[in-house]
Amino acid sequence: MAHRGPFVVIEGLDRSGKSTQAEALIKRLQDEKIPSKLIKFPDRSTPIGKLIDSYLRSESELDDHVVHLLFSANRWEVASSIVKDLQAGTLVLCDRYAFSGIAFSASKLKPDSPEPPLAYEWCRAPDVSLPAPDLTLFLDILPEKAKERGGFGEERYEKEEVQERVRVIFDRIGEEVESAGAGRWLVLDGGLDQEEVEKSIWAEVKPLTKGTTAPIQKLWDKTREAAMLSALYI
Ligand code: DGP
Repeated sequence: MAHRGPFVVIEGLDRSGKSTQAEALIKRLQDEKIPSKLIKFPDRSTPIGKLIDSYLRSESELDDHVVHLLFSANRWEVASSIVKDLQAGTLVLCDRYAFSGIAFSASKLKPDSPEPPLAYEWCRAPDVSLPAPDLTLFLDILPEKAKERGGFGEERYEKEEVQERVRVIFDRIGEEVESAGAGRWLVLDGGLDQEEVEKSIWAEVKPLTKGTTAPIQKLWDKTREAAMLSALYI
């Protein structure tokens, strides 16, 4: 059976070091001559991404449902090209993915209501059937530590109490991904030195670089009975 490229995602709170680590990893892969591609979500360069960018910078206001669907659409814009790249043997690395979609939207609160405006299941629905990652590396960091890092607080969600809630939802997502037994969710300490985190990431990614014959799966298809990653991507 033909080998395909592996699909790797890096997730984490704001200022957890994701983008730095994603860039270091892609450089390492390219130095090692492993066909690879980095995709960053949200991709702020597309027409949909420009609406998201303006919202994140608080230059515009959008209904919570609308912005959630825009983030998802921003991933669907490139879903078929991710599949094509994987099938061509390219390792695809995403800096954030659908997991951020759930964690940031489901963490929202309204001052006048005890109920979150967007339910967890509602937040997951638009991303059902996206290509599923083989490995998700979650860079864990305490919000109070993230806050001390440069640039924190510039954008809409960069507030310590928001990040606390986001972290709790990421925990739930990780447990569900792991218990479904398809695709790995690995928690790494994002509070360590940059070089140490780089080493741990490389130790996990290197074995994947020879490719895989496993079919590309669909994210959260047939969610009943906790079967999060079930259908084949064919
Ligand atoms: P970044 O460019 O990685 O700093 O991400 C920008 C911000 O957008 C960050 O606070 C996390 C948030 N974010 C990323 N993806 C999503 C998503 O799909 N939905 C929502 N609501 N927020 C997201």
